Amino acid sequence: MTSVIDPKTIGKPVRPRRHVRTLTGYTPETDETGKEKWPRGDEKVWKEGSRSVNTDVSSVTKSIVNHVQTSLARQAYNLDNLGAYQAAALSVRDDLILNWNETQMHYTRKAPKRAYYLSLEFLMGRTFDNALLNLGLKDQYREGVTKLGFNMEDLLEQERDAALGNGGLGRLAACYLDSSASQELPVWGYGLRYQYGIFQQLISPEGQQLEQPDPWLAGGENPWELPRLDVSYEVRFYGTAERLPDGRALWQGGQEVLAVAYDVMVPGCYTKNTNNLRLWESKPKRGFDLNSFNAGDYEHAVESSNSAAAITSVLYPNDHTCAQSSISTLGKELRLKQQYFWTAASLADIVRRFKNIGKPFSEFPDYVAIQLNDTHPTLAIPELMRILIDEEEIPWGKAWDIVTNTVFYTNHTVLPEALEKWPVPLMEHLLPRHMQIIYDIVSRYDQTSAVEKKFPGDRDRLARMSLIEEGFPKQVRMAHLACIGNRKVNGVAELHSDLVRTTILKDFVEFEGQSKFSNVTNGITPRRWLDQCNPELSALISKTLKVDKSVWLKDLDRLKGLLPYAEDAEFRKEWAAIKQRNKERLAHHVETTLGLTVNTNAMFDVQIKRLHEYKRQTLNILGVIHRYLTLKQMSAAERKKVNPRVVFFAGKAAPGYYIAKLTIRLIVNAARIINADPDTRNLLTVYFLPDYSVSLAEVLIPSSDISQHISTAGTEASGTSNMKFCLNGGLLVGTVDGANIEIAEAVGENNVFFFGHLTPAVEDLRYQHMYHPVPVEEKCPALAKVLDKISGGMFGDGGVYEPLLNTIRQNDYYLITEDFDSYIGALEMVDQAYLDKEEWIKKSIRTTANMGKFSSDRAILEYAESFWSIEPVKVT
Ligand code: NBG
Repeated sequence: MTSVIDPKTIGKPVRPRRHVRTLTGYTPETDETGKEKWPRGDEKVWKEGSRSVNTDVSSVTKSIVNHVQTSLARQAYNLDNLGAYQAAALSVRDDLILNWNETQMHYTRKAPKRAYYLSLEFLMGRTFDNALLNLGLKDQYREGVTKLGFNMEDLLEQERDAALGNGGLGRLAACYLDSSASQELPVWGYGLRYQYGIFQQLISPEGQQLEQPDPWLAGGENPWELPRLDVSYEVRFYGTAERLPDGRALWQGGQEVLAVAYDVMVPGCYTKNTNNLRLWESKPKRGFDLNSFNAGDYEHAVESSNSAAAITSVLYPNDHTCAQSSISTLGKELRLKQQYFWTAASLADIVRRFKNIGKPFSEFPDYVAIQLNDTHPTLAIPELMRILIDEEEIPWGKAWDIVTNTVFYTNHTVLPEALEKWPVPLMEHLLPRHMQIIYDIVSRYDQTSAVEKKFPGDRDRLARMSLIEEGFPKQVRMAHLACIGNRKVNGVAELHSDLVRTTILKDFVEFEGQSKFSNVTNGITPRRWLDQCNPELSALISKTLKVDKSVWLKDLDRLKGLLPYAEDAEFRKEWAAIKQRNKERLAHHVETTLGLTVNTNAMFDVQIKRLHEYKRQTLNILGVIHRYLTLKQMSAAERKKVNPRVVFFAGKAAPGYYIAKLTIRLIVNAARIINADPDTRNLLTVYFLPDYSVSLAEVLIPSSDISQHISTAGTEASGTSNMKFCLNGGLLVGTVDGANIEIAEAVGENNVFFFGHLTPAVEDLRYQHMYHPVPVEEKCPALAKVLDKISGGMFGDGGVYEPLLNTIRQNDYYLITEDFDSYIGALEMVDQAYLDKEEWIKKSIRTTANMGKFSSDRAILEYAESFWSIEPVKVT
C-alpha cells in the first residue's frame, strides 16, 4: 500500500494527530478564582448519576443480575457457570473502570514523572480472582455468587488464561505491573494484543508434543480490556528515507498500518490506584487497499489488509532462541515488524502524553522513563531519535542526550543464542530511516570517535564492540544498541549481573565505567503467588502474625515474624496440614483432568518451566530413571525404608526445538513404564502435566515439598519460580545459579540442597569436553548405565532417543556428566532430611519466613528509586 503524500507536508514530516477525545487526557478548566469549572450540564445531576465501587453484597448481586439481564440478555432460567462468570466479571470490570478512570485523571492532573515498561510479553494468567483480592471484595462476591446459586470456585475456573508470553520474562512483567499499581507508582505497561497467545500443548500417544493455536479471545468479549478504537496511530514500514540538508530525513512510501489501543486495567492491592497496560492491535489503515479495490482486484485488496492484521496475530513461541536461528525469512520479517509496530505506537503515545504537559523536549527525561524488557524493544532508541530529529526538529546531539537519559535496559540472558541480531539488509528494507540512524550512532559513538580514542589501535575490541557484526549478511547487535543508547543497564540477579558485566558487555563496562551497570534481583507478587494460590497458608499467616493480609502482603519482610513459630509444635501441625491439603488439591486436579491417581502420602517433587537443555529437565528424568533402577534392585525389606516420591514435570518446548521435544517424549514414556511397575509404584511415580500455564502453576506450587532449579551454573539469569516455591514453603534443590544463590543466602544454606559445579569451572569443563573427552562410562558409570537402558529400549524404541543421548555422550555442553553424581547425592540428602518430619517442617517454615526480599514490590521500588526517579502518586 503506497501512501498518498500531501505536497504541503513535503520536507516537513508531521504525524497526524488522530487522538482527539480522551476520557483520561484533559483536566478540568478553572475560573478566574482558580475554582474548577464543571464542563457541561448540571453538576448535581451528573453527580447523582455517578456511582462508586460496589462494596456491599446487595449492590454486588444487583450488578451481577443486571449484567445477566442486559449485557448477556439472559435470565436465571438459562444461566450456566460460564454465563455467571461473565456477568460477575463484567460487574468487577465496572468497579475497575471507575478506579482506573480516576487514577488516569489524577495522574494527568498531577503530571508526575511516569515510567513505561515495554515488554513484548505479559503473561497475566487469570484476572478475576486477582481483581477481587486487590479490590478487597473477595468475600462480598463469594457471598453474592452463592446467593445467586453458584459456586465461586466453579466461576473462577471458567476464565481462560491470558497467555501472552513464553515464560519467566513475561510473567515477571505481569508481577511488576501488579507491584507498580500496589505501590501506587505511575507506571504503564505497553505490549501487543496477540490474537493467539502461547500455543496449547497436547501430548500424543507416543509422547510427542503437539501444538495447537490458543485463540484466547474466541469466547467473545474479554471483560478485562477496554477497546480504545479512538486511540490509534499510523505506523510505517518499508519505503524510502531521503536525508535532508538540515539533518532530518523524509521517510515516505511503503506500507502504513494502524495501531489501535486496548487497555487492560491493572488494579493495585488495597488501593484505588489502577494502572494501565496498553496493548496494541494492528489494523489495515483503510480497511482495504483502495486502489486495488477500485480496480476490482479484490484479492490484492484483501491480501494487503490481511498483511496488516497479521502483525499482531501471533506470539512467537521461541524461548531463548533469537529469531535468526529458528524461523524462516518471512517469519523473521514479521517478528521485526512486530517489534517496530509496538515500539513505534508506544512511543507515539508516550510523546503525545508528554506534549500535553506543554514542556520543552529538553525536559523529556524529567517526565518520562522507558524500561526496555530485554532487547525486543530496542528499536525504541532509533525510533525516539527519529521522532526527535525528524518530527521535532531537535539536533542530533541533543536528541541523543534525551534518549540516553530516558531509556533503561534490562538484560535477561547471557546465552549467546538468545542475543538478538537483525540482518542489515532486512533492516534497510523494512526500516530504512532507522538503519540510517543506527549508522549515525555507529559513526558518532562506536567506531571512529570515542572508543578509538580510548583504546587506540585495539582493533579486536572495536570489532567486538561494534553495533554491526561483520559477515554475510551483516547484522545489527541489538544488545549493543540497547547498551549504549540508555542510562542504566541491569541484570536480574547478582550472579547474572556480574556475568553481564564480565562477559557479554565487558568491553562496554571498560569503556563507560561500572556505574552504568547494576543489578535488580527479580521478584514475584505475593498477592498471586501466596494469597491467591495458597489461601489457607495466607490465612494462617495473618492469624499467626496478628496482622491483616492487606498489610503483610505489601510488606513481605513481616513474614520474618513467623520464625519463632517454627518451634511451636501446634503451628507446625497446622502448617503441615495445609501442605497436605494442597497436595490433595493437586491430586484432585490430576485426577479430574488426566484420570490418574496420585499418591498424596509421598514427597512431591516438582520441576515446571520451559523445556530447554540449559534448564536440564534431562538431568531430572535421568535421575528419576536412576532411582527406578536402584529401587528395582532392592530387596522388599530395603524398599520399605525408601521415602516415596512423586515427580511432576510441566513445561512447553519451542515447536522447532527437537532436543527439548525429545526430552518430553522421554519423560512421558519413562513415566508410563515406571508408573505401571507394581514393584515400585508405591515408591516412585512420574507425571508430565500437559499445557503448563500460570493457572496450573498456581495449583502445583503450593503442593511441593521440593522443587528443582538445576540449570548449568551461569545459564539461568534468575529464575522466578524458585521464589514462588520457597514462598510457599517448598524447599529448593538447585545449582549455584541465578537467584538460587540469593535465596540460599536469605533462607540459610542448610535449608536448600545445592549441588553441581560452580560457574567459574564451566568454561574449562567445556573446553575439556571438546579437546580431551572422557567416555561417560569412565566419568560417570551410574549415568552410563541409565543411558544404556534407554538406548536398549526400556522406554520404547531406544533409537528415537539417540539424538538426545548423544548430546550427553558427545560434547555435553550442559555438563550433565559432570553434575550427575552430585545431583544424585543431593537427592539422597533430601531423602535423609525428609525422614525427620518435624525438622523438615521447620525448614519449610523458615524458608517462607525469610522470603520477604523476593517480593516484586521490593524490586519495582528499586527500579523506581534507583533508575526511573519516580515517586508514588496516591489516588484518594
Ligand atoms: C529469562 C531468564 C530467567 C529470568 C527471566 C526473568 C529470558 C530471555 N530470560 O532466568 O531465563 O528469571 O528471564 O528475568 O526469557
